[in-house]
Amino acid sequence: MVTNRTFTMIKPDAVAEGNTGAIIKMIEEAGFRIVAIKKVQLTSERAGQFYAVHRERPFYNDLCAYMSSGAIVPMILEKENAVADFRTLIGATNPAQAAEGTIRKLYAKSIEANAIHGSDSDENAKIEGDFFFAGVEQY
Ligand code: RTP
Ligand code: MG
Repeated sequence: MVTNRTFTMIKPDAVAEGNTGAIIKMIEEAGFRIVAIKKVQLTSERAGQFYAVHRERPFYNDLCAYMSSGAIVPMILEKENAVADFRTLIGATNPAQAAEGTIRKLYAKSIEANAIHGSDSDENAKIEGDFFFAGVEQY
């Protein structure tokens, strides 16, 4: 079986509400193996580096403030077809449009405070995983 990796973070709203365990359970039950995991809080500057691709978007400053407002749980995950299957598991960016049974449908509060991140390509999964984890932290 060919496996590949994606990167995710459980966002501050979901961590603060005590949904970390329930979300990790959904991820494991969907067949993802946790390669790396920790709990950290970003500074606004570091959140800005992570989301630099959105620098010109109107929601960028709010996003940096929100993503640095509390602890997050970043993870590297492994599975066959990991990037696309994980995007399916989390659902649409806006929870009002997220499919039934997806993590965002269940746990997101708004289009911004939407519970969880998922990489959008294999290339970005590698960049984002390396942003948080050294090679020796990945098992
Ligand atoms: P993510 O990168 O976090 O997995 O989310 P995504 O691909 O579904 O959405 P993206 O377009 O990459 O946006 C990144 C994050 O910015 C916040 N956002 N706020 N206020 C707004 O209109 C708005 N739009 C996006 C969300 O937290 C989104 O996940
Ligand atoms: Mg995105």
